[in-house]
Amino acid sequence: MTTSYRSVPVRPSEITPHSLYLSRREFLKAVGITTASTLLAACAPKTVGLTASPIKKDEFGDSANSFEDITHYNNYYEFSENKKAVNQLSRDFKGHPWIVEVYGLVRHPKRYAIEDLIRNFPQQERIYRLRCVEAWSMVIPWMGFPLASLLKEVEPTSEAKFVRFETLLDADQFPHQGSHLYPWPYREGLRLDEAMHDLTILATGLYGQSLPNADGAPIRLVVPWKYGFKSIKAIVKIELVAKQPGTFWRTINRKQYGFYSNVNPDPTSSRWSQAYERRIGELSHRPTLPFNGYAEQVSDLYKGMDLIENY
Ligand SMILES: Nc1nc2c(c(=O)[nH]1)N[C@H]1C(S)=C(S)[C@@H](COP(=O)(O)O)O[C@H]1N2
Ligand SMILES: [Mo]
Repeated sequence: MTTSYRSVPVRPSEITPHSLYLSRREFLKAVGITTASTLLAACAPKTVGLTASPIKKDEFGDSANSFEDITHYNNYYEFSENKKAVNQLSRDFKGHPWIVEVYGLVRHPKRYAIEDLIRNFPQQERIYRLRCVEAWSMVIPWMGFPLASLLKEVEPTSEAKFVRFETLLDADQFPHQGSHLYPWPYREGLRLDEAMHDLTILATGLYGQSLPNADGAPIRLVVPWKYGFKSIKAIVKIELVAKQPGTFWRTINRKQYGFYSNVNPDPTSSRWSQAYERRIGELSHRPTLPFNGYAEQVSDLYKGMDLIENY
């Protein structure tokens, strides 16, 4: 199987001088920039013009959306159902201190402080497209690390077949969690082999900065071949389980939201047509690709499965 996804080390010019949780030196170390010369170069003052970074592109040649777009058009129901209101409403969210608990069917259950997750797992840049069921998409330059590296550390037992994720439950921080119309906390799940796939990451930043609140600070899942709602934000719990876990959206509407939710342009796979999408920032529509364009890397996971039945 080829792995043609983009996994590029971050250039010093792309790192803004602030990471919320690590000093600049620690952050550079975390992203693997360790030699004296690159450290020196990284500390040199920016020369306007010379270091203006080129527009980032994904492996398909599509340009990344702007930081402004990525942080001002967000599905984040804990704050609001209005995508344009989330940025303002999430401004005071406290993503620090933050603990992620990894437990269940594992040999070494562990509670990780967010700064240790950033420091101890090498952070990489992954430029992925995100496709929402609402038929819009974006290209986002994430910073993060494969979920697999975390799971390998806690060692799932042979009974573990699925991974269950949970968002923070805190109505003081999340105004819309006061609404009893929703089954809070937000929950999601993956089959263990999907969770272990190298494309699946825990994102801790984007555009070389720590993760903006609107995008799920301090840590969120990103599964690029699935609809955006699978990529759960502000994670506090990761549990290894034997049975397919329930999810937030399936609790609300079981027919509409499948457990797998792989991006699929086939109109029979959903109540709404998923054939086309609008890239935020563009006017025209483009065809949606099977597995959001990542079929070559992930279709093996579903060999022999009926993807209409298992939507
Ligand atoms: N906790 C939580 N996670 C969530 C959501 C949410 O409402 N709450 N919305 C999902 C949906 S529908 C999408 S499309 C993506 C949007 O991610 P973005 O705002 O970083 O683009 O987040 C997903 N993760
Ligand atoms: Mo979405």
